[in-house]
Amino acid sequence: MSKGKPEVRFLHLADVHLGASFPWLGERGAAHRKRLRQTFSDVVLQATNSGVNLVLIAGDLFASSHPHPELTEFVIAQFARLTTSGVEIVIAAGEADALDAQGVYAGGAFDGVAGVTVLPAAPKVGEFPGLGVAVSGRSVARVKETADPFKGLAAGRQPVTIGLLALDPNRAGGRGALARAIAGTRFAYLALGGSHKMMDVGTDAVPAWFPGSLELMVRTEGPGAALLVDVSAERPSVTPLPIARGRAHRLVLEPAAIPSVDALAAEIEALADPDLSLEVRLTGRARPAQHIDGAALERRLAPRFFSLEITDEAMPDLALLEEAPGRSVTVTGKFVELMTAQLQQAGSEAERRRVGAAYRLGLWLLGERREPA
Ligand SMILES: [Mn+2]
Repeated sequence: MSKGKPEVRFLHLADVHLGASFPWLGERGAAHRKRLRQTFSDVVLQATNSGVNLVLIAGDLFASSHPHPELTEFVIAQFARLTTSGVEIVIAAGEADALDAQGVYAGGAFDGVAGVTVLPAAPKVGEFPGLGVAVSGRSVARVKETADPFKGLAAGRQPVTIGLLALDPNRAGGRGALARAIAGTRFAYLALGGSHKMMDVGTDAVPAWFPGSLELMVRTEGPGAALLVDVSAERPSVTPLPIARGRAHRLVLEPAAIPSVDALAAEIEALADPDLSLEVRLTGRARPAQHIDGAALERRLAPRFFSLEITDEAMPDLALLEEAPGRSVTVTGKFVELMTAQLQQAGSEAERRRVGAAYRLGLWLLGERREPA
């Protein structure tokens, strides 16, 4: 408070993507959509409990410019829990929910909703004299953008101005150019959106963050967080609130090292967690007749997880074959001879895997080295 800055505490969110389809989750996509709504509602509760004056949403609140009206109503009801206690909400549209003539924002879904401001495509300063804060930002629009997303963003008349907008961190001309552009804004804080990974991109002069997505967007990246920001101090303090329910994990195993399907099941089951999306990837070497019915295992263990996917791309270890190709007139010997030739002729990695899987299954079915189920 040394320079008489107001005590402003706000929540910075971005990339919520309400209503997204999550194709990587298959039939569990709908459950994840529901979970995301619950998490959004948790954020609203967090905002209330943390005593924030302001909630800033830096793009992609919705997964599209045209969310289902029922979803919009849900969001308005959630916002009402905040605005009735005097919290102001400022929304910038992002790439996914960009301003569109018939879209949710330009179509007027939030018009006249007390305490909620949606930024236009042109730079605008929203003044909140009661808080001593101005929010300077813009929305992404469907029509082509200007090259410099910061262009025209002015300071407000309040002691503190916070910048609010979504941008593509990879398209901003590299990290160096982005850092220079951020430093040039002179804002007290820059609330950014457009990265699904949480990133601190601040400079010495201007703190700037991407909160990342609120819940898992893809399997390979963890979710971000809601950022609790205090601007009362000399330099704003930023506290990430880990609020996502969903987690993703990949387990990579080599079948040759797994004694039995039951042992594999036990290893997977040890990770059981109703919020975990687990991917089990079997790769490397397998015993020649080692067949693992991944689909059956998935069905059996899926109820212990949020989602479970087992892929098996392990190749039969031919060095372990007891019958050398071409040395035998048994059915198995002939099969080994044919499949070894097929494997050598396989043109692509995908074909090699297909032949490898058929090789293992064939030997298993021929029963000469039947594995314990
Ligand atoms: Mn996004």
